[in-house]
Amino acid sequence: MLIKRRRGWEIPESEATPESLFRDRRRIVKAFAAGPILLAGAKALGALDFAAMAQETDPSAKLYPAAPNMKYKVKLPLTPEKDVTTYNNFYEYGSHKQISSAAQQLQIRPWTVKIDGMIEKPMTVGIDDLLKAMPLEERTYRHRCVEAWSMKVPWTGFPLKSLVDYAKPLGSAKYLEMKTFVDVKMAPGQRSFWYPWPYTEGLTIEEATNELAFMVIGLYGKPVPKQNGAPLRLAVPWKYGFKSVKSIVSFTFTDKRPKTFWEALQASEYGFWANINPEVSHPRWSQAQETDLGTQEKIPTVLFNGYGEYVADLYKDLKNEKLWA
Ligand SMILES: Nc1nc2c(c(=O)[nH]1)N[C@H]1C(S)=C(S)[C@@H](COP(=O)(O)O)O[C@H]1N2
Ligand SMILES: [Mo]
Repeated sequence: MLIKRRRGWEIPESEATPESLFRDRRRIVKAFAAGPILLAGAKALGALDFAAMAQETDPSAKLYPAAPNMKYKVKLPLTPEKDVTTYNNFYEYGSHKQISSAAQQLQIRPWTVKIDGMIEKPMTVGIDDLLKAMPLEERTYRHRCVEAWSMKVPWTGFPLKSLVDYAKPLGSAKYLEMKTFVDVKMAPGQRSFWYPWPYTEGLTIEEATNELAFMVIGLYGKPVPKQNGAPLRLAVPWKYGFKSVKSIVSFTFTDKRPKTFWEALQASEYGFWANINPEVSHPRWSQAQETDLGTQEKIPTVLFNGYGEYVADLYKDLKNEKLWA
Protein backbone atom coordinates (compact mmCIF):
# COMPACT_ATOMS: atom_id res chain seq x y z
CA MET A 1 0.00 0.00 0.00
CA LEU A 2 1.55 3.23 -1.13
CA ILE A 3 -0.25 5.76 1.01
CA LYS A 4 0.74 4.88 4.52
CA ARG A 5 -2.28 4.20 6.64
CA ARG A 6 -2.97 7.11 8.85
CA ARG A 7 -1.49 6.49 12.27
CA GLY A 8 -4.12 6.08 14.95
CA TRP A 9 -3.48 9.45 16.55
CA GLU A 10 -3.53 11.53 13.41
CA ILE A 11 -6.17 14.14 12.77
CA PRO A 12 -5.71 15.72 9.37
CA GLU A 13 -6.56 19.36 8.84
CA SER A 14 -8.46 18.14 5.78
CA GLU A 15 -10.94 16.31 8.00
CA ALA A 16 -12.03 19.65 9.32
CA THR A 17 -12.61 21.19 5.91
CA PRO A 18 -15.59 21.18 3.53
CA GLU A 19 -16.82 17.98 2.01
CA SER A 20 -15.41 18.82 -1.40
CA LEU A 21 -11.92 18.70 0.05
CA PHE A 22 -12.49 15.34 1.56
CA ARG A 23 -13.78 13.99 -1.75
CA ASP A 24 -10.61 15.20 -3.42
CA ARG A 25 -8.57 13.36 -0.83
CA ARG A 26 -10.34 10.12 -1.65
CA ARG A 27 -9.73 10.72 -5.35
CA ILE A 28 -6.02 11.15 -4.70
CA VAL A 29 -5.90 7.97 -2.66
CA LYS A 30 -7.67 6.09 -5.48
CA ALA A 31 -5.32 7.47 -8.12
CA PHE A 32 -2.31 6.32 -6.13
CA ALA A 33 -3.79 2.90 -5.46
CA ALA A 34 -4.25 2.37 -9.21
CA GLY A 35 -0.61 2.85 -10.19
CA PRO A 36 2.00 0.08 -10.03
CA ILE A 37 4.50 2.41 -11.75
CA LEU A 38 3.96 5.02 -9.09
CA LEU A 39 4.44 2.36 -6.49
CA ALA A 40 7.86 1.41 -7.85
CA GLY A 41 8.80 5.09 -8.04
CA ALA A 42 7.83 5.66 -4.47
CA LYS A 43 9.91 2.72 -3.30
CA ALA A 44 12.97 4.14 -5.02
CA LEU A 45 12.27 7.54 -3.56
CA GLY A 46 12.15 6.05 -0.11
CA ALA A 47 15.87 5.48 -0.45
CA LEU A 48 16.75 9.00 -1.60
CA ASP A 49 18.48 11.45 0.68
CA PHE A 50 16.53 14.67 0.18
CA ALA A 51 18.95 16.81 2.11
CA ALA A 52 21.84 15.57 -0.02
CA MET A 53 19.83 16.37 -3.15
CA ALA A 54 19.21 19.89 -1.91
CA GLN A 55 22.90 20.24 -1.18
CA GLU A 56 23.91 19.43 -4.75
CA THR A 57 21.49 21.71 -6.54
CA ASP A 58 21.17 24.65 -4.17
CA PRO A 59 23.58 27.59 -4.55
CA SER A 60 23.06 28.48 -0.89
CA ALA A 61 24.81 25.23 0.11
CA LYS A 62 28.10 27.10 0.55
CA LEU A 63 26.60 29.06 3.46
CA TYR A 64 26.66 26.00 5.73
CA PRO A 65 27.23 25.33 8.50
CA ALA A 66 25.99 28.47 10.27
CA ALA A 67 27.02 29.08 13.87
CA PRO A 68 24.59 27.62 16.40
CA ASN A 69 22.84 30.14 18.62
CA MET A 70 22.79 28.30 21.94
CA LYS A 71 20.11 30.58 23.38
CA TYR A 72 17.49 28.62 21.45
CA LYS A 73 17.70 24.95 22.20
CA VAL A 74 15.36 22.08 23.02
CA LYS A 75 15.39 19.06 25.24
CA LEU A 76 17.13 16.31 23.27
CA PRO A 77 16.73 14.08 21.35
CA LEU A 78 16.01 15.96 18.14
CA THR A 79 13.48 14.46 15.75
CA PRO A 80 15.28 12.24 13.22
CA GLU A 81 15.95 14.13 10.00
CA LYS A 82 14.19 11.41 8.04
CA ASP A 83 10.91 12.03 9.90
CA VAL A 84 11.23 15.79 9.46
CA THR A 85 11.75 15.43 5.71
CA THR A 86 9.24 12.68 4.87
CA TYR A 87 6.20 13.58 6.97
CA ASN A 88 5.02 16.97 5.79
CA ASN A 89 2.12 19.33 5.32
CA PHE A 90 2.41 21.19 2.00
CA TYR A 91 -1.02 21.35 0.36
CA GLU A 92 0.50 22.62 -2.88
CA TYR A 93 1.60 18.98 -3.30
CA GLY A 94 -1.42 17.19 -1.85
CA SER A 95 -3.56 17.05 1.27
CA HIS A 96 -1.69 14.13 2.83
CA LYS A 97 1.72 13.73 4.50
CA GLN A 98 3.66 11.81 1.84
CA ILE A 99 4.36 14.76 -0.44
CA SER A 100 8.17 14.74 -0.24
CA SER A 101 8.70 13.17 -3.67
CA ALA A 102 6.01 15.30 -5.38
CA ALA A 103 7.59 18.44 -3.92
CA GLN A 104 10.80 17.83 -5.90
CA GLN A 105 8.98 19.57 -8.80
CA LEU A 106 9.39 22.85 -6.98
CA GLN A 107 11.98 24.99 -8.82
CA ILE A 108 13.93 27.06 -6.29
CA ARG A 109 16.14 29.09 -8.67
CA PRO A 110 15.69 31.73 -9.92
CA TRP A 111 13.71 32.81 -6.85
CA THR A 112 12.78 36.41 -6.29
CA VAL A 113 11.21 37.88 -3.21
CA LYS A 114 8.97 40.92 -3.39
CA ILE A 115 8.95 43.27 -0.41
CA ASP A 116 6.28 45.92 -0.71
CA GLY A 117 3.35 47.78 0.85
CA MET A 118 3.91 50.35 3.59
CA ILE A 119 7.69 50.63 3.37
CA GLU A 120 10.10 53.35 2.31
CA LYS A 121 10.85 51.82 -1.08
CA PRO A 122 9.17 48.67 -2.49
CA MET A 123 11.74 46.22 -3.85
CA THR A 124 12.31 42.88 -5.50
CA VAL A 125 15.38 40.93 -4.46
CA GLY A 126 16.88 37.62 -5.59
CA ILE A 127 17.07 35.08 -2.80
CA ASP A 128 20.88 34.75 -2.94
CA ASP A 129 21.32 38.54 -2.68
CA LEU A 130 18.88 38.64 0.22
CA LEU A 131 20.80 35.90 2.04
CA LYS A 132 24.06 37.85 1.65
CA ALA A 133 22.45 40.69 3.60
CA MET A 134 21.10 38.53 6.45
CA PRO A 135 22.89 37.28 9.61
CA LEU A 136 22.70 33.47 9.44
CA GLU A 137 22.61 31.22 12.48
CA GLU A 138 21.30 27.84 13.60
CA ARG A 139 18.54 27.48 16.20
CA THR A 140 16.78 24.45 17.53
CA TYR A 141 13.02 24.89 17.89
CA ARG A 142 9.97 22.83 18.67
CA HIS A 143 7.28 22.73 16.00
CA ARG A 144 3.72 21.80 16.97
CA CYS A 145 1.06 21.18 14.31
CA VAL A 146 -2.60 21.91 15.04
CA GLU A 147 -3.17 18.23 14.17
CA ALA A 148 -1.50 17.30 17.50
CA TRP A 149 1.92 16.07 16.35
CA SER A 150 5.22 17.77 17.02
CA MET A 151 8.92 17.68 16.26
CA LYS A 152 12.23 19.26 17.29
CA VAL A 153 14.38 20.60 14.46
CA PRO A 154 17.69 22.44 14.05
CA TRP A 155 16.81 25.22 11.58
CA THR A 156 19.28 27.50 9.82
CA GLY A 157 18.12 30.99 8.96
CA PHE A 158 17.93 34.56 10.20
CA PRO A 159 15.64 36.56 12.49
CA LEU A 160 12.55 37.87 10.68
CA LYS A 161 13.37 41.15 12.42
CA SER A 162 16.44 41.48 10.20
CA LEU A 163 14.23 41.34 7.12
CA VAL A 164 11.79 43.84 8.64
CA ASP A 165 14.66 46.25 9.35
CA TYR A 166 15.98 45.74 5.81
CA ALA A 167 12.51 46.61 4.42
CA LYS A 168 12.24 49.87 6.44
CA PRO A 169 8.50 49.81 7.17
CA LEU A 170 6.56 53.03 7.70
CA GLY A 171 5.03 53.75 11.09
CA SER A 172 1.57 53.08 9.64
CA ALA A 173 2.34 49.38 8.97
CA LYS A 174 0.65 47.12 11.51
CA TYR A 175 0.89 43.68 9.90
CA LEU A 176 3.24 41.68 7.74
CA GLU A 177 1.56 39.46 5.14
CA MET A 178 3.56 36.57 3.62
CA LYS A 179 2.64 34.53 0.56
CA THR A 180 3.72 31.29 -1.07
CA PHE A 181 4.26 31.11 -4.88
CA VAL A 182 1.44 30.26 -7.26
CA ASP A 183 2.39 28.05 -10.21
CA VAL A 184 0.25 25.04 -11.09
CA LYS A 185 3.03 23.70 -13.32
CA MET A 186 5.29 23.09 -10.34
CA ALA A 187 2.57 22.61 -7.72
CA PRO A 188 -0.22 20.34 -8.98
CA GLY A 189 -2.12 20.73 -5.71
CA GLN A 190 -2.91 24.27 -6.78
CA ARG A 191 -5.25 22.84 -9.43
CA SER A 192 -7.62 22.13 -6.54
CA PHE A 193 -9.50 25.34 -7.16
CA TRP A 194 -11.50 25.34 -3.92
CA TYR A 195 -8.43 26.25 -1.88
CA PRO A 196 -7.74 29.99 -1.51
CA TRP A 197 -4.31 30.04 -3.19
CA PRO A 198 -1.80 31.44 -2.69
CA TYR A 199 -1.10 30.11 0.81
CA THR A 200 -1.11 33.31 2.85
CA GLU A 201 -0.08 34.00 6.40
CA GLY A 202 0.39 37.06 8.55
CA LEU A 203 1.81 38.38 11.79
CA THR A 204 1.52 41.69 13.59
CA ILE A 205 4.67 43.80 13.31
CA GLU A 206 5.25 43.20 17.03
CA GLU A 207 5.14 39.44 16.43
CA ALA A 208 7.31 39.68 13.31
CA THR A 209 9.99 41.59 15.20
CA ASN A 210 9.88 39.33 18.25
CA GLU A 211 13.25 37.63 18.62
CA LEU A 212 11.72 34.16 18.14
CA ALA A 213 10.24 34.80 14.68
CA PHE A 214 12.73 33.13 12.37
CA MET A 215 13.14 32.84 8.59
CA VAL A 216 14.28 29.34 7.73
CA ILE A 217 16.62 28.54 4.85
CA GLY A 218 18.04 25.25 6.12
CA LEU A 219 17.63 22.32 8.45
CA TYR A 220 20.11 19.88 9.92
CA GLY A 221 22.96 22.07 8.67
CA LYS A 222 21.93 21.88 4.99
CA PRO A 223 19.65 23.84 2.67
CA VAL A 224 16.03 23.23 3.57
CA PRO A 225 14.55 20.47 1.39
CA LYS A 226 11.79 21.46 -1.00
CA GLN A 227 9.09 19.59 0.92
CA ASN A 228 9.96 21.63 4.03
CA GLY A 229 9.48 24.94 2.21
CA ALA A 230 12.62 25.80 0.23
CA PRO A 231 14.10 28.24 -0.29
CA LEU A 232 12.57 30.43 2.44
CA ARG A 233 9.95 29.59 5.07
CA LEU A 234 8.83 30.95 8.39
CA ALA A 235 9.18 29.39 11.85
CA VAL A 236 7.05 30.87 14.65
CA PRO A 237 7.31 28.11 17.26
CA TRP A 238 4.78 29.48 19.76
CA LYS A 239 2.03 29.19 17.14
CA TYR A 240 0.43 26.17 15.48
CA GLY A 241 2.45 24.95 12.50
CA PHE A 242 0.11 26.28 9.83
CA LYS A 243 1.34 29.81 10.59
CA SER A 244 4.83 28.80 9.40
CA VAL A 245 4.27 29.49 5.70
CA LYS A 246 6.58 27.79 3.20
CA SER A 247 8.33 28.82 -0.04
CA ILE A 248 7.65 32.54 0.41
CA VAL A 249 7.69 34.94 -2.57
CA SER A 250 6.28 38.09 -1.02
CA PHE A 251 6.31 40.15 2.15
CA THR A 252 3.74 42.95 2.26
CA PHE A 253 3.54 45.52 5.05
CA THR A 254 -0.04 46.63 5.60
CA ASP A 255 -2.44 48.21 8.07
CA LYS A 256 -5.10 45.53 7.39
CA ARG A 257 -5.11 42.17 9.11
CA PRO A 258 -4.28 39.57 6.43
CA LYS A 259 -6.87 36.91 5.65
CA THR A 260 -4.92 33.71 6.02
CA PHE A 261 -5.28 30.51 3.95
CA TRP A 262 -6.85 28.40 6.69
CA GLU A 263 -9.00 31.22 7.96
CA ALA A 264 -10.36 31.80 4.46
CA LEU A 265 -11.14 28.09 4.20
CA GLN A 266 -12.63 27.47 7.64
CA ALA A 267 -12.75 30.52 9.90
CA SER A 268 -14.64 28.66 12.62
CA GLU A 269 -11.65 26.36 13.15
CA TYR A 270 -8.52 28.32 12.19
CA GLY A 271 -7.98 31.96 13.05
CA PHE A 272 -5.35 34.64 12.67
CA TRP A 273 -3.57 34.26 16.01
CA ALA A 274 -3.28 30.48 16.40
CA ASN A 275 -1.21 30.56 19.57
CA ILE A 276 -0.67 27.15 21.15
CA ASN A 277 -2.80 26.47 24.22
CA PRO A 278 -3.45 22.97 25.62
CA GLU A 279 -6.61 24.17 27.38
CA VAL A 280 -8.38 25.43 24.28
CA SER A 281 -9.56 22.50 22.17
CA HIS A 282 -9.91 22.58 18.43
CA PRO A 283 -13.69 22.39 17.77
CA ARG A 284 -13.30 18.67 17.04
CA TRP A 285 -10.34 17.44 19.08
CA SER A 286 -8.37 18.15 22.23
CA GLN A 287 -5.09 20.07 22.11
CA ALA A 288 -3.98 18.82 25.54
CA GLN A 289 -1.43 16.36 24.15
CA GLU A 290 0.73 15.88 21.09
CA THR A 291 2.55 12.92 19.54
CA ASP A 292 6.30 13.38 19.19
CA LEU A 293 7.09 12.35 15.60
CA GLY A 294 10.40 10.69 16.38
CA THR A 295 9.50 8.60 19.43
CA GLN A 296 5.73 8.37 18.79
CA GLU A 297 5.30 9.21 22.46
CA LYS A 298 2.35 11.24 23.67
CA ILE A 299 3.52 14.28 25.57
CA PRO A 300 1.59 17.10 27.20
CA THR A 301 1.21 20.27 25.12
CA VAL A 302 2.49 23.43 26.84
CA LEU A 303 1.10 26.97 26.65
CA PHE A 304 2.83 28.90 23.83
CA ASN A 305 4.66 25.62 23.14
CA GLY A 306 6.92 26.51 26.07
CA TYR A 307 7.94 29.90 24.63
CA GLY A 308 5.80 32.06 26.93
CA GLU A 309 8.77 33.92 28.42
CA TYR A 310 9.44 35.38 24.96
CA VAL A 311 5.93 36.03 23.69
CA ALA A 312 3.27 36.13 26.44
CA ASP A 313 3.61 39.91 26.76
CA LEU A 314 2.60 40.38 23.14
CA TYR A 315 -0.94 39.34 24.02
CA LYS A 316 -1.58 40.87 27.42
CA ASP A 317 -3.71 43.72 25.99
CA LEU A 318 -5.55 41.52 23.48
CA LYS A 319 -7.87 39.61 25.76
CA ASN A 320 -10.88 40.17 23.47
CA GLU A 321 -9.19 38.48 20.53
CA LYS A 322 -9.51 34.78 19.71
CA LEU A 323 -5.86 34.20 20.55
CA TRP A 324 -5.73 30.41 20.67
CA ALA A 325 -6.94 28.92 17.40
N1 LIG B 1 2.70 27.01 1.57
C1 LIG B 1 2.39 26.20 2.58
N2 LIG B 1 2.96 26.41 3.78
C2 LIG B 1 2.65 25.58 4.82
C3 LIG B 1 1.70 24.53 4.67
C4 LIG B 1 1.12 24.34 3.38
O1 LIG B 1 0.28 23.45 3.15
N3 LIG B 1 1.51 25.18 2.36
N4 LIG B 1 1.37 23.73 5.76
C5 LIG B 1 1.61 24.28 7.10
C6 LIG B 1 1.45 23.31 8.17
S1 LIG B 1 -0.15 22.86 8.56
C7 LIG B 1 2.50 22.84 8.89
S2 LIG B 1 2.29 21.83 10.23
C8 LIG B 1 3.89 23.13 8.46
C9 LIG B 1 4.59 21.82 8.19
O2 LIG B 1 5.95 22.01 7.99
P1 LIG B 1 6.90 20.74 7.77
O3 LIG B 1 6.33 19.96 6.62
O4 LIG B 1 8.25 21.31 7.47
O5 LIG B 1 6.86 19.96 9.03
O6 LIG B 1 3.96 23.93 7.29
C10 LIG B 1 2.99 24.94 7.20
N5 LIG B 1 3.27 25.78 6.03
MO1 LIG C 1 -0.06 21.91 10.65
